[in-house]
Amino acid sequence: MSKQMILRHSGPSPFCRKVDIVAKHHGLDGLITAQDVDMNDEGETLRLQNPLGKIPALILDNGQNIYDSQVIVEFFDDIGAGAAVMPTGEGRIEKLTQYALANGMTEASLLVVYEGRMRPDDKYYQGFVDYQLSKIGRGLERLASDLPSLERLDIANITTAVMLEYMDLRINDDFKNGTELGGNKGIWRDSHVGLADWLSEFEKLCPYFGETRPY
Ligand SMILES: N[C@@H](CCC(=O)N[C@@H](CS)C(=O)NCC(=O)O)C(=O)O
Repeated sequence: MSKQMILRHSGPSPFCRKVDIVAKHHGLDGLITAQDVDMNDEGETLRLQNPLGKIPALILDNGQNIYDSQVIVEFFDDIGAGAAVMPTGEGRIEKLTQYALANGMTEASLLVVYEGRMRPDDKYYQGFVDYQLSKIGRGLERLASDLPSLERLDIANITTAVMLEYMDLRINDDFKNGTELGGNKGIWRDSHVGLADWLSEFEKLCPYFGETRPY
């Protein structure tokens, strides 16, 4: 398998970054051309490639479209040279549960961002934002007592690390405005100092983490 692929993409997207890391881990990044999407363009071909209009979406040279991020990761595990990042064997369900938590926290973060980005100012609903932030808060508590193992690269530690840095980018002191500046620190950093140590250890395990940082 040495066919070229197109990845519909956007730099800051946490779901795209997860896929980018797995592509590099499997030595597949040379086969992939990243094509940025323009979500504001009504004619954006992404909507034909993925009817849900979401990224990442992977376009194979036979025209097959693959989404969402987990399915792309599973595909890369199938064709890639590295060890699979989706767990198997002992501890599989625990790892998948940790992955589900990090993924859900990413989705809650995204909903906070969209509330600021997609609703007119006078319709911004703080109650909805607080509801999502409460999921993130409980998730951080759980994470602090059940951190994904860093024995080897897997979907649980990748998704957790990407989620924490996505929160630096978006769930910070200025989240209502959806800030994009690299210097921002997620609100999690003050309340969960231990997670920052875990993140530094993850970066030692995963050289692609720094390479895929969107700022
Ligand atoms: N479950 C999907 C989520 C992907 C997702 O929500 N991507 C965001 C960007 S980070 C998106 O495309 N949002 C546009 C939309 O929701 O219309 C996956 O894992 O791929």
